[in-house]
Amino acid sequence: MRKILVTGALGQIGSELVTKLRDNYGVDNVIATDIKEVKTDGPYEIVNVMDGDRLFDVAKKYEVDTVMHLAALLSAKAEENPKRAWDINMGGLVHALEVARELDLQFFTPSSIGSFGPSTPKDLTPQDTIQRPTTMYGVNKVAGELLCDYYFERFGVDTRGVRFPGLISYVALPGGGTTDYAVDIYYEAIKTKSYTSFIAEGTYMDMMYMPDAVLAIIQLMETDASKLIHRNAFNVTAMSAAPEDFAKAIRKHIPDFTLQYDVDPVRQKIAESWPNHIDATAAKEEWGFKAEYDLDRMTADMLEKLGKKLKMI
Ligand code: VAH
Repeated sequence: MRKILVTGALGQIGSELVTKLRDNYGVDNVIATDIKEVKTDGPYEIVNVMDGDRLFDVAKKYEVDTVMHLAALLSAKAEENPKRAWDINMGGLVHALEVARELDLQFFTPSSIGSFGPSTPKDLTPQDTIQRPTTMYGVNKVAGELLCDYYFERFGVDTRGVRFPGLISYVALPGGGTTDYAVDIYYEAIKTKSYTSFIAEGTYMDMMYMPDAVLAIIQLMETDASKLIHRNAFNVTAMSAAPEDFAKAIRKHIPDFTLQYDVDPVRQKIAESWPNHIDATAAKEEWGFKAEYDLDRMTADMLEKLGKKLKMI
């Protein structure tokens, strides 16, 4: 039975991934780690990924066979403090890769559409293409992809990753991303039936509902290695949408929902440097990736679940 250590387990991805992993592999086989003191229903350890020895000790103590390394600063936060972002995003990644190398663990870490830049083809962005990002987050993601491939080629560590689009979830809020508007809009739709977007009308980015993202991680990690041509990291996406598309989908449930704009130049500039829509053919062909939620299905589920969570329905 697989035994998994998750870093950044309290974050937007980690919160849902840990739950799904525990459903799949058993509560005691998933060791959640993060930097905050919390009560959880399964094994939890305080681990700051900047402390490589602590990460090693916890991985050894629980005799894990897999590391899923999620702890990182997202794009907008990284632009606020680029040096700190480099230290955490790259320092943390090297520590996690070293633990995987020393203990012979399978390894997952997400990349992002943020690994692409203004010179990348914006539509049907290929799996293998130009990656010259203009953000610290993007530099971290490209360097991370190369580092993970290096650990595979040089040391034989079974590293795998996906380039996530904007992720939407009702469980945990994102923390300082450019695509966070796509989560905030649902909360405001329930609370006030109105949202002011910090991303401009007509700005298309790839998006995905968190249940699809979590399943993609598990599916990739369970795929026979002989089937993989690529490793770090696969393009995955479920939809390409702009703020007005979310509003249109929301109005099917809340007809008087209004959308207005107050564009944040920093996050708008980041968004405009990313693709409109990436091509996920390699993921589909090499490990059967398939997103189950489109914009309408995601919107219906988000509004239903948030309505209950915010006790507004
Ligand atoms: C961010 N949600 O906005 C993250 C993600 C593709 C976007 O990497 O930084």
